[in-house]
Amino acid sequence: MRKINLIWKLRGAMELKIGRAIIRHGAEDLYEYSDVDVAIVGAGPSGLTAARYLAEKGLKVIVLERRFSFGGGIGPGGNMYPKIIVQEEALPILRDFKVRYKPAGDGLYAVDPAELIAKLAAGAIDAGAKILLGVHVDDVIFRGDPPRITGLLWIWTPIQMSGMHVDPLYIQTKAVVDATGHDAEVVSVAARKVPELGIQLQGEKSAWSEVSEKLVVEHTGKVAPGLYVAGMAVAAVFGLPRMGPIFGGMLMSGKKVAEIVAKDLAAEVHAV
Ligand code: 48H
Repeated sequence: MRKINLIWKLRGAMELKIGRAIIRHGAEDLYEYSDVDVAIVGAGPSGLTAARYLAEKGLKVIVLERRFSFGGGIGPGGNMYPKIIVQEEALPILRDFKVRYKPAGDGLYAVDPAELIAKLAAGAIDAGAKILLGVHVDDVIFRGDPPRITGLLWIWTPIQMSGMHVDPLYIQTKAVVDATGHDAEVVSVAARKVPELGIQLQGEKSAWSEVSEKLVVEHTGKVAPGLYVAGMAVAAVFGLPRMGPIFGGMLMSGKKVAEIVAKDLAAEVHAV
């Protein structure tokens, strides 16, 4: 009898409350962000920058990141030396995010990678963007004629890594930004699975820093109705040279894609 009383007393223990709070609030977030204005895939420099400028315009933004951390390629700096280099043109973006920089000569500036990661993420979150970690985006949804992107499919990264087949969940969105870096994973899936889009991935070319930085920013933008590309993924899609460890182009590309997406979505609202 005393044993049974003890078990009854333990019901409602702290562990139960913690577990339930996680399940309720986690599920609430997933529910809330299953329908958004913009889904950005990848929480690297271009994705986080885009998230901040889009959220600042009042759009509902989710960033889907497959790792349990953000920053993408920023953390390793240049071959793991703890510095990120940006050029003069990107300084206004660093100032927007309150990231400190030191002149490094020749119009280049050195930034601390940890500070850059923390402040880009804080800037995106403070502007209202939601960053969801540990999710792998593995498919796209296109509807209509001509086809237009209407959603993404995602799965928890550990499940994806396990190799077990588990069906993914959907996010409905008006626009998707592929900010997945070198492999342009979202555009690549769209090109393969929706051939009507006529997307041909050209593949990244070998390094030429100043040319690449300019071209990546120039080519940043729409690749199909509702589907946009930013950052290093731009080089993979359009066959541009890589730039090596300089990050100004990534920030400028993120800001540019935000401006293009916001303008396109605003034009669509007016057209309805
Ligand atoms: C969810 C995904 C998926 C997926 C990938 O690589 P990133 O830092 O990307 P960018 O383009 O913002 O910055 C590129 C820069 O870091 C770089 O590599 C440079 C400048 N290289 C120059 C050179 O010459 O080498 O971040 C992409 C993020 C990562 O965090 C991935 O984990 C994530 O996207 N990601 N998330 N679902 N399918 N694929």
